[in-house]
Amino acid sequence: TAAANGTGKTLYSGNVPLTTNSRTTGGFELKDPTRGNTYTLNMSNRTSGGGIVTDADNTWGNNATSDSASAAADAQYGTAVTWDYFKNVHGRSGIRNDGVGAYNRVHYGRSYANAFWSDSCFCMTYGDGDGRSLRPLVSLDVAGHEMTHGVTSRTAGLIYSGESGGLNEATSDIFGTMVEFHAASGTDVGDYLIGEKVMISRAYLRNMVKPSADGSSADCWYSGVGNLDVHLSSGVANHFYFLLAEGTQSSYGASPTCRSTDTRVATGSDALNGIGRAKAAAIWYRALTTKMTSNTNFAAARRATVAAAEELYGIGSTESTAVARAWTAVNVN
Ligand code: ASN
Ligand code: ZN
Ligand code: CA
Repeated sequence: TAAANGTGKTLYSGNVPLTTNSRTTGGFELKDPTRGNTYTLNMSNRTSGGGIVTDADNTWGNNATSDSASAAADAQYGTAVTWDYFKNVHGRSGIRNDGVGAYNRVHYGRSYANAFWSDSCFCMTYGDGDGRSLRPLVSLDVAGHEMTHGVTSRTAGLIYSGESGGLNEATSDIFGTMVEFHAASGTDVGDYLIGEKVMISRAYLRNMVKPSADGSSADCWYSGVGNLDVHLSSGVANHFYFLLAEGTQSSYGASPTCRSTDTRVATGSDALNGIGRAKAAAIWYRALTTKMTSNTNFAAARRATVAAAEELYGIGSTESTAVARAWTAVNVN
């Protein structure tokens, strides 16, 4: 293999650099020898088979769906940024931490309005959306979300139902968002919304600032929150994470705590100051990979993250105190 510098003309990130493979037989393939040989297959609207995406001049796509290579460029870029995020920030070499890249399948099925991670193929699959409410699901936050399911599966193994399922989903929203913030190139700037680039009929899929703003997600823990769909109970931990990283009031918005009334932002002694994204992510990653297990619930996640913060920053540190306060702010005691 021979790494080459290409350009992706993506749907959601503008034009970005892509490391590709120069084939001995001529031309290029969408495969990155510098990131565990992660590559992208075009499924051509089928659900099995597929072929690696190739190109003659190493410029991929045209920033529009009229060229099938555009979504492929987004997916390959998403894989690269996710790889770099876990490697450079957390020292994790690939989803299994074994240096091997996962692969992508794009243009899966017809009008397929979802994306998913699969442990069995060790691969990512992206649909093109239905064209009415959803565009192709290849944005950075969705890519980071889905690949993080692979990391969770290989570490804490959080069971995908009940409160552990909400924590599993929140872990994917948290690191999907951190991946979006980590992108060094392109036009998809970081925010605390999930799926804002792919939605047509709504503004976003989920909102970490105030999860209930979507009409269904939980902002606060209550007995029975674990009976919600895992994409809605995740709101409790997404809300916790936002308060920990950014506080009750930031440039990303106002995040009401559950201790005051749920409609106004906490003031005075209820107000929280964020510790920043880097520390919040380090705490969540350490908790996920060294403390949480398959049955961890919200109360246990509080203990896990407080312990992780104490190990990283010290007992009684500003950071460990902020973790405890942010959980209390979402009713997890
Ligand atoms: N896109 C969904 C998710 O990652 C699909 C799934 O695997 N549940 O939550
Ligand atoms: Zn998910
Ligand atoms: Ca986003």
